[in-house]
Amino acid sequence: MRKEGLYMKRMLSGIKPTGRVTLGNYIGAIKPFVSYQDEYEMYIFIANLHSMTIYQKPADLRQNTRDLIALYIAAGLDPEKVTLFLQSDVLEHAQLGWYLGCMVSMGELSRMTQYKDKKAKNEVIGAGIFNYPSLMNADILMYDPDYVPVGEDQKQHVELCRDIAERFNSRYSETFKIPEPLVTKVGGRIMDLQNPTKKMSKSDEIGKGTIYILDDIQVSKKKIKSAVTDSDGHIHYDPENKPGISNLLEIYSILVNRSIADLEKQYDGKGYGEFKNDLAEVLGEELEKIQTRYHEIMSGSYLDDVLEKGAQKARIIARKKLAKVERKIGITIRKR
Ligand code: ATP
Ligand code: LTN
Repeated sequence: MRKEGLYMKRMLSGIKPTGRVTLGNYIGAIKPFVSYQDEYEMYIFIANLHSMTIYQKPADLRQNTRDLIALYIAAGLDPEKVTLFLQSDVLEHAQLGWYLGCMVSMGELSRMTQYKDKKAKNEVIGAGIFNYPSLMNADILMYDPDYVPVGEDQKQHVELCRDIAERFNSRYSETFKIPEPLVTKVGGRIMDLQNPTKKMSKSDEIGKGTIYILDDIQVSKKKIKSAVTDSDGHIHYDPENKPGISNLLEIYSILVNRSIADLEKQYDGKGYGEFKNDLAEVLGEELEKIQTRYHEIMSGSYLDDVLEKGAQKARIIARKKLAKVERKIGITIRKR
C-alpha cells in the first residue's frame, strides 16, 4: 500500500476474546493500534482460535468476540483504514500453523514462559497451550508484517517466530519477512489498582483492582478513587518505590495524551485526592464516549459487514502465501 508516494510499513496484531476487555487491554493494546492506523497498513484480528486454549461457555465466547470487535471500532479503529477480521474466518491460518509446527522443536516450545507458567500451576493443561506459538507464527508470517505490536508478555513469542521464519527461509528459500516486535514503553503494563505490583488482568476473579471498559462508569470511577497509593503524598513517577501513584500517572498520561513530567508539574504540591478525582473524571468521559459508540455499533448488522469485508481482504493474502509455501515444501504436485 502507498502513502504519499512511499510504501507504508505493514503492522499486524491479534487479541484473544477470552474475557471482558480491561483498561489494561485498552491502554496497552487498543489505543496504540488506533494511533498507528494512519502511519501503517494494519491487519488486526480476533485470535478466537487461540482463545480455545481456555474453556469458555459458547455464549460467552460469542459475546466476548463481538464486544471486542465493537470496542476496537468504538475506540477509534477505522475499518476503512484497517483490515479487521476473525482468525477463524481465514482457514489458511490453521493449515500454515500445522506446517510451521513441524519446524519447531519440543525444546523451543517448552521454553515459552506462557506454557511454563501454566505448567508450574500443576493443573491439567491442553496441548493447545503447548502448540500455541505455531499458530501464532502462522498468523504473523502469513501477512509479512514489518512490525508486530504486542505487550511485554508476548515478545518472546515474536522472537520465536523470527527464528522459525529464518529456519524456513534457509531450508527452502526466501519466503517470509522477518518481523519485529513492537512493545509500548508507557502503558505496556498497567497494574492492578488494588495491588500495583501485579498486572491488571482480565482473568482476575475478584475484579476490584481491574477496570472493565463496558462496566458501569460510576463503579469504574470509584475504583480509581479507591486505588492503593502510599503515605508520602507526593505525586511523583517512581514505579519501584511508588507503584500505585506511578500506575495512575501512566493511565492519566495515556488518556489525556500528555507527558508524565507535565502532569507531575501540574499536580506539584497537590494531594492524591484531587489527582484521583480529576483522573476519575477524565476516565469517566473516555468510557462514556466508548460505551455510546459501542451501543450504536452493536445495534445493526454493521459488525458483520466489517468482518466479512475484512475476511475477504485477508483471505486474498493468505491464499497466495499458503500456495507459495505448499509449492516450496513439496505438498503441491499439480503442474498447473
Ligand atoms: P490476561 O489478563 O488474562 O492475562 P490478557 O488481557 O493479557 O489476558 P490478551 O487478550 O492476550 O490477554 O491481551 C491483549 C493485549 O493486551 C496484549 O497485547 C497484552 O499484552 C495487552 N495487555 C493485557 N493486559 C495488559 C495490561 N495490564 N497493561 C498493558 N497491556 C496489557
Ligand atoms: N498471543 C497473543 C494473541 C495473538 C497474537 C497473534 C498477537 C495471537 N496471534 C499474532 C500478535 C500476532 C496474546 O496472547 N495477546
